[in-house]
Amino acid sequence: MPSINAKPFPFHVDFDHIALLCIDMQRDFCLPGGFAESLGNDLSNVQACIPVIAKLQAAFRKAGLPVIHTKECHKPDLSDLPSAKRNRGNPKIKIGDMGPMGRILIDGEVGSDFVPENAPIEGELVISKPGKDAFYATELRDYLTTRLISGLVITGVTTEVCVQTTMRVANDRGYDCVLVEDGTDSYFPEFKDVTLRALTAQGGIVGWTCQSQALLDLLESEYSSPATPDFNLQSAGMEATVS
Ligand code: TIU
Repeated sequence: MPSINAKPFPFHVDFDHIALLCIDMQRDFCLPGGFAESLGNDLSNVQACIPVIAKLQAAFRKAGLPVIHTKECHKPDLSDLPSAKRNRGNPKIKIGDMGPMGRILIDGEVGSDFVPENAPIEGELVISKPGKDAFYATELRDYLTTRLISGLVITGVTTEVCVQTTMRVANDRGYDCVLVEDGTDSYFPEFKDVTLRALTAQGGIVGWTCQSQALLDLLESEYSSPATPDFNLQSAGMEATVS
């Protein structure tokens, strides 16, 4: 099985059982006028990962491997929104209020949709999740089980909130997770740094981290080389004879 350079040690990439998980690449978290800005965050810190994730998505699609997208959002009637979450941080505009990109963090609104660069294509699983953990109150577990997926390449925002939460929960459910270092960002660069270190400490207590290029290089070498015949008559000394 091929492996890539990763921390704290090489990550084995089992292409038959792996998926790319893109967490919450939504306008509400990355663009002005959304939820993150209403909480007072510096959005410029979460935009570097967008083109990196786009490249990984393209490479997974070319290889025919699953790409899964999550979005953190709530039902329009707010029935899945705990009041503690709505009031937390005393934001200028709260979840469910009208903002420049529609109602903040509400499923179906422009703001809760994906940034165009990382948007899903037809056939890809899109999970609307009410919490930080992508497994909580979602169909993710069933999807992964049905498709025998045991390894997750994780990307998205923010590193220490939804990304870290999901990776920890996935690890407890038995998935081998590698978080792409340049494919994730935080509003707080120091939080990103310490999260990457915490996840991989103690011999990979939660999983691995890697650079996107390591994965891209492996995907390129595995999926763009010309197909080799399964069986070569000549080299096997069984040249066909014409009678
Ligand atoms: N605020 C923050 O850093 N993150 C979130 O609220 N959600 C996600 O991380 N997606």
